[in-house]
Formats: sequence, C-alpha cells, structure tokens
Amino acid sequence: MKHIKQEVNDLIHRSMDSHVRIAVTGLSRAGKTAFISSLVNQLLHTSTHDNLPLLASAREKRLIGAKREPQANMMVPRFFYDEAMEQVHATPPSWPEPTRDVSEIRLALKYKPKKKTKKLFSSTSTVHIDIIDYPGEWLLDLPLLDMDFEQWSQTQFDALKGKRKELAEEWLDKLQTLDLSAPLNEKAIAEVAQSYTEFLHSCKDEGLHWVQPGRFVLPGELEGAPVLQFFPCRIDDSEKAQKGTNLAMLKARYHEYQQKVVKAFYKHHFSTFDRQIVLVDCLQPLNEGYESFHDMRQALEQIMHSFRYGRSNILKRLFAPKIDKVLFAATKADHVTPEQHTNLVSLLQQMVHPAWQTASYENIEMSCMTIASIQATQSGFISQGDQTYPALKGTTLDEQTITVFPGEVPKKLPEQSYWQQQGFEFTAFRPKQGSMDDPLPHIRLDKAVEYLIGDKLK
Ligand SMILES: Nc1nc2c(ncn2[C@@H]2O[C@H](COP(=O)(O)OP(=O)(O)OP(=O)(O)O)[C@@H](O)[C@H]2O)c(=O)[nH]1
Ligand SMILES: [Mg+2]
Repeated sequence: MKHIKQEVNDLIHRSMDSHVRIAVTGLSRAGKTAFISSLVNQLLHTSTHDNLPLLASAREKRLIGAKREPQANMMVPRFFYDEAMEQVHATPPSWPEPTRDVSEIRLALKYKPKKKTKKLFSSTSTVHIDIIDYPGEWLLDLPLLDMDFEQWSQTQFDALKGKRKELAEEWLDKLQTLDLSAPLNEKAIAEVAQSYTEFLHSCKDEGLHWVQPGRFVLPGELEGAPVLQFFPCRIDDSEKAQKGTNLAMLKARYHEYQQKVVKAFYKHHFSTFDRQIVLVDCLQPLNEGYESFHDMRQALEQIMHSFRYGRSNILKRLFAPKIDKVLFAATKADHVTPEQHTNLVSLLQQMVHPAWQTASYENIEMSCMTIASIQATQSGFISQGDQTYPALKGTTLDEQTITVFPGEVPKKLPEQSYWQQQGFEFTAFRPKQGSMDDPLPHIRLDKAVEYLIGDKLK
C-alpha cells in the first residue's frame, strides 16, 4: 500500500515537472559560451548565495536549488562546464575557448510554487532546462535551408560590395577560369573552393559576420570532405546543369550540405525551443566600423527567419513547441561605464530592428537589455582637478591592470564619417580572479533569467 502511494506521489511529482528549452542564439564571439557557463554557475550557487536578486523566485526565497542532470540527447557531448570554470578560475583567469562543436547541458531547478494549482499537489516543483552550445558560425547556415543553389548564389553575389568585394577579388578571378558546363574536374573545383574558403576567412578576419557556409570556416569533423567544396556561381537561365558537368557537381554538393549537414543540425538542435535569447556584441562592430555594423544586422535578420515563432496551446506545444518569448541582450556590458548602458540598449534596438520586426509579426513577447555574463571590470570614478569622470578598472588580456574611460556609446548607429574621424576603442579584459566557491560576478544576468524562465518558476 505504501509502495503504491509512493508511486502515485512520484507520478504526480513528475506530471507537475515542466521543461523549457532555451535557444541561445548569437553570432561567433557574441558571448554564448560565457552566458551559458555563467547561467549554470549562478543557478548552481543560488541555494547558498543571494546572487540573483532580480529573479523573483530567488528573491522570494522560493528557489530551493539547482543541479545538473543527465542530458536528453546521449549522442551530443556534454557542455564543458567544468573546463570553463577551471579556465575562469585559473591563475591568471582566462576566457573559455571558442566553441568548435555542439554540446548540451540540462539543469533541474527545484522551487516552491506560488500558483495554487501547483501547490495543491506538492509543496515543491521542478523545471528542467535544456541548453545547447555550438559555434556561432554554424548558426549562419540555417538560412540555407530556404534557398536552392541558384538563390543562394544570387544572395552571395548581391552582397559583394565594399570591403567584401575587395576581399573576393582573387576568388572571383579563379571562378572565371572554371567552365561550369565542362565535364567534371574535381581538382579545378577543389582549387576554386579553397580560394572561396580563404575569402570567407578573410571576411571573418575583417570583422564581417555574414559568412556562409559557416562550416567552411569551422569544419569540425568535415574538414577536407567534398561536401565542403562548392561555391556560389553566376548561373544564367540558359545554363542547365547537364549530368557530369562541374555545375552539376556543385549543385549536388550544395544540396548534400543543405540536407545532410544543415538540416541535421537544425532538426537535432533548433526545432524544439520555447524561449530564445539573442546575444549581440554591439561593441565589436563599433570597434570595426560601419560595414561591420550593417553586416551583423543583416546576419541577425537572416537568422531570425529560421526560427518558428508564435504561441501555441499546451497540447500543441507538446508536439510542436514554438518560441513564445525572445530576449535580445547586448553582451559584455562591463566593457562600458554604467551610465552608457541606456545608450547601449538603444544601439542594440537599432541593431536588431529588422530581426525584431520578423519576430514581432507573430505577436510574441520581446524585450531588449544589456548584460555582462561574467563581469570582468569594476566601475568607479576618476578625478581630474575638481572634475570626476566615470571609469572602469580591469586587467587586460596581457595582465595590465588599467583604469579607463572607454568612451561613449552612441545612441544610434553613427554615420560612416564617424569612424573616419574617431571611431571606438574598447579594451578586452580578462575575467577577475575569484574563488570556485563563489558565484561569478555578473551584470543583470538575473534579469535575463527572470525574463526567460521567471513564469515557469511561479
Ligand atoms: N568583459 C566581458 N567579456 C566577455 C563577456 N562574455 C564574453 N566576453 C568576451 O567575448 C569572447 C567571446 O565569448 P564566448 O562566450 O566564447 O562567445 P561565443 O558566442 O561562445 O563564441 P563562439 O563559440 O566562437 O561562437 C570571450 O572570449 C570574452 O573575451 C562578458 O560578460 N564580459
Ligand atoms: Mg562558444
């Protein structure tokens, strides 16, 4: 009898559990890995520290604690949380490495429910959170799912302007020498593909983000595989891809890439999210220049088309979850002094404007804020004569402790001439030295968590 009661209790408990899958979206170096590492770190510390005052359940002392759980997908490596912690707590501390492959982590959060319906069955409830990490470069492949080879080629050629056009010169010269309708010449294709890949690398080096296909610059286990040897072509309408020609092979490889590489990535990792945080490093394009800013904006907009937005009822959600809340967050807010944060939000709003429109069409909840997942600087003031100025103190990547005023963040995207006149120079800092026993310092990460999952902890 006791046994049955226990089983019924377990069943009720499990049925009260809820799940939330968070899509951490961001271009390469946007701060995804730092965000996930800090999020896990903050939640694991919440039972012993008051580190998340802006998370209502924590503030109200209803959040009991968090633990790591075995992830749902056994085919995907576990997120390297412990390694990331070792790096940020090393002497001297360093940032986690750029991500080279997909990984996943699952957390269980136990809390005391406030909702009467939940309280009725049990005094505690659990939310399971799934998060995946991946190289930002791969995210840029999602838009390929909606384009055939001709359309994709066209978008690539349309984008060849300014800096991008200059960088493409060598590749374009090589492309001209290839006869698309000639019988297949794998060596010739490999050479042009190599040149195209080098072009993509140089775009990245110049601070441009819209780099497709993403695996070309970060191939993972596909390094050297023919599926990564294609490139956009100028195809006129009369040009039919006859069997056995160079063009037919390029099309076949594009198709294979789209179906086997991109679709699999999308299906396994991106098709079932309910919440999304879009991390944007607005300071990097300010450092780089006008083109970089527009390029990032365009890349973000394209990506947003790949997600499924809209509300669905509970039953539908079980089978086809859709993103019903999106948070746009400007990362690395600790790079600028606190009074600049409002401007950073305005700049972020401008950066994500087209993406925002895409998502807002579905009438879902959205918000913008600035965060620092791992706060690396201390803000304060410096005096000069009888004037005081806001300043930041931090240690640079080469171990120099400095106090600086990094500059003003413009409210809106400045005109092109602005960069010619002065530009921006934000210093990169390494994480602060801290103890493993304490949560990582952060700015408003709790506000972001409240926005993303606060309602699940009621
Ligand atoms: N000061 C500061 N720097 C940060 C913060 N988050 C990220 N960074 C910096 O940004 C770099 C990139 O952060 P990651 O978290 O690795 O970025 P990512 O989006 O995972 O990048 P990929 O793995 O390459 O896609 C880090 O190495 C840090 O230099 C932050 O909260 N504060
Ligand atoms: Mg990463």
